[in-house]
Amino acid sequence: MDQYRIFGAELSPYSVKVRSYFRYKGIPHQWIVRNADSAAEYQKYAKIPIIPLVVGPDDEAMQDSTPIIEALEANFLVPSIYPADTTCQFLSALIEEFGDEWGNKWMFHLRWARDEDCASAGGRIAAMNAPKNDEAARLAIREQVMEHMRGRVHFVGSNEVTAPQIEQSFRDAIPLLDAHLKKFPYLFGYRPAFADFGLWGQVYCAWTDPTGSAWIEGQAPHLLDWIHRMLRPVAEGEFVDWTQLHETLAPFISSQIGDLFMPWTLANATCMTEGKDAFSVQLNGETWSQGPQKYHAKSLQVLREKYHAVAGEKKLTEVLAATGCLAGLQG
Ligand SMILES: N[C@@H](CCC(=O)N[C@@H](CS)C(=O)NCC(=O)O)C(=O)O
Repeated sequence: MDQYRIFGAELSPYSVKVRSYFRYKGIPHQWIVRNADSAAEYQKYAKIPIIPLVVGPDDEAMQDSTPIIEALEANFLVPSIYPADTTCQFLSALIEEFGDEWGNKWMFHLRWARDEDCASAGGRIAAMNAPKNDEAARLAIREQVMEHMRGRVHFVGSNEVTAPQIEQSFRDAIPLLDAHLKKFPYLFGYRPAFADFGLWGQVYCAWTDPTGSAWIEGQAPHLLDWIHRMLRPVAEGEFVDWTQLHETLAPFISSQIGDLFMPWTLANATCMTEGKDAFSVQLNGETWSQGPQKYHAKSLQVLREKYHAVAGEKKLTEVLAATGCLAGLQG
């Protein structure tokens, strides 16, 4: 087999993120729906029970979307998803991380918090898992999925206290992204950067669900175009400089990453270090409380390492300070 195999699902933001990357890079691949039919093959390679799972032509298995893309990027150099400008390159990594970690709260919360979204996603999962079943059998699986997932929003920190804050964050982000994507087809100009893939996976999945779709389609035509464009991204030109981006991208970074994601991820990491089973943090003057999320502490560390490699860049430091992201990265 001389192509990669991606075991994934249309409803999995990290899976579609990786598939979009493969499509953009023109890397030969086969998309394999992770269901009962592919279970045995999947089990042969998966070290942990998550998707996507990528199996290379040499039979090497990879999991975790960010390192998967980084590993491929080292072998498939063009077209690069890293802007040459150091400031943009780091900001792209920051937004990629934000998409995976905070954008996932938007997506996961919206998908499983309301009955109509649960029913929609549950129905699609049932159809994916058992495509040959009749309707009654599918509805039974849908019920099981809904039952199982409804109680799980706490996995992304969604609870009675945080749910309105998660929703407000997404509602604020939508017009900010729309204003930026009105000017450029992709977040860093005329070709997709790492940031586009990470953020898009979450936003695309939110848009496939009824509530997210209503919020986006009602008010954000340019964001909607980007959602479609990123399914099969193509380079339309070059990356552009921060001087051209900052007017519309800085407000998004500041409102979502500086004000919310950075203080949240720091509080989460402190909670883990102190071995506590819950934490509270003030976000935009409101109290946010949840149990710790282990994976995020690890990815904050990785993000800091990326920052330390370029910490001497004056322009980057200025942008991070102005958007409220610097202190958390320096830790
Ligand atoms: N950090 C991982 C996250 C992957 C992930 O959470 N995948 C979800 C689906 S979107 C999953 O497989 N969940 C399985 C489960 O929760 O049992 C990545 O970036 O690939």
